[in-house]
Amino acid sequence: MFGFRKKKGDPDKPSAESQPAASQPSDAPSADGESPPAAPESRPGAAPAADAPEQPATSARSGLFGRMRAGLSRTRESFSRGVADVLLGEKQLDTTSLEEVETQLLLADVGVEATQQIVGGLTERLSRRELEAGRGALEALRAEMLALLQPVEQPLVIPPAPRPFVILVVGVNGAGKTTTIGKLARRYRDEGLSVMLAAGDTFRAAAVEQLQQWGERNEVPVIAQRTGADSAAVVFDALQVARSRGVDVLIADTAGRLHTQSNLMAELAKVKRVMARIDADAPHETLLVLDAGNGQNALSQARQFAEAIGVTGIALTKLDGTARGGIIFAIARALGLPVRFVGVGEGAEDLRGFSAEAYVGGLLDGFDSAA
Ligand SMILES: Nc1nc2c(ncn2[C@@H]2O[C@H](COP(=O)(O)OP(=O)(O)OP(=O)(O)O)[C@@H](O)[C@H]2O)c(=O)[nH]1
Ligand SMILES: [Mg+2]
Repeated sequence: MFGFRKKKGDPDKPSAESQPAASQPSDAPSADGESPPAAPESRPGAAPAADAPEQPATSARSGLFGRMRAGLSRTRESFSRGVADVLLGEKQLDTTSLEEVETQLLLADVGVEATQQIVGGLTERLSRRELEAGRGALEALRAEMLALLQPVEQPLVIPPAPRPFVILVVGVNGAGKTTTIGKLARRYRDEGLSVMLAAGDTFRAAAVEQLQQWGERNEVPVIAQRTGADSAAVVFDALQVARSRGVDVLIADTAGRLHTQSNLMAELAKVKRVMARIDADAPHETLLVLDAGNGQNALSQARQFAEAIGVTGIALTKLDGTARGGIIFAIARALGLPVRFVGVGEGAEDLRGFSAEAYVGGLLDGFDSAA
């Protein structure tokens, strides 16, 4: 379960006096909240075709899948006790077998709609006499699962313009926002992009320190103000600094908030409005971080964040610590939002670009031998 922090103050106008950045002094004019919006820049393609898993599937298939397999091991175990026993069993498959599959999918947090779609597809195959117990049935299940996930496999590609490309990271308490930002900073820096972080979680000192640690580790500057400062002012200031320095990617952290707390959701809306004064299209990505372990609750979080502030991509974290990795199917089916990244551990390298094939492979590969 997750504990949500208590209410913060209502959003107000961004502070007219930017505090000097804690780790990286601002060399840009302070946020006056009245700066004229910059000329609109071309809107980046939000989601190019889903054709870019992390590495070419042919050469790195086993490595990539191996990593996902390790990350999804707990979810896979709960599958193997159920689905594989049915599909790989000796007996002929019938509607009762598919009902058992249905139960197993529901238990794995796949959700009602996505389960119906998967089982519906299997039932059609059964009625066409195309479903026999064994490997073929498992491959049919793989095909149904891929059909659900492939549409949401939309990598986040940083286009050549605008600069900075701004990623606003949001989510409930403890979802993995700051950690995901640290991992992203490493990823983009390794790709040769200049990165800056904005410590928009001003609620507690530890949040700023945590971000600064990731900044130091990855040698990327962090723009921060004192604890309790206005989050929108920090982000505004950071965007100005990033712009003046020609930074490629600015990633803004925010405090965790309960998706049902309208005042805190309004605060996020304000962060977005304030950014838009500098760049009408910023943030170019609003990345919602969801803890897979929250199961169906992650789905309602996604719905409400999407409604309140708009979400352009999802990072699903902590898959390594949960058996509820099936939630991705529910999210894909119910929301259709691009899934950008999956988190399979706490390390900097444990953020993977989402690949439907790798994900489903992580759940199903090796099942026949394991069963
Ligand atoms: N095992 C595992 N742990 C993770 C992953 N992502 C984040 N964590 C851990 O989850 C905990 C919370 O992560 P944070 O990044 O601080 O979460 P947050 O959303 O920034 O939290 P608040 O700022 O309090 O709202 C930390 O202990 C992280 O190390 C992941 O993919 N796998
Ligand atoms: Mg945080």
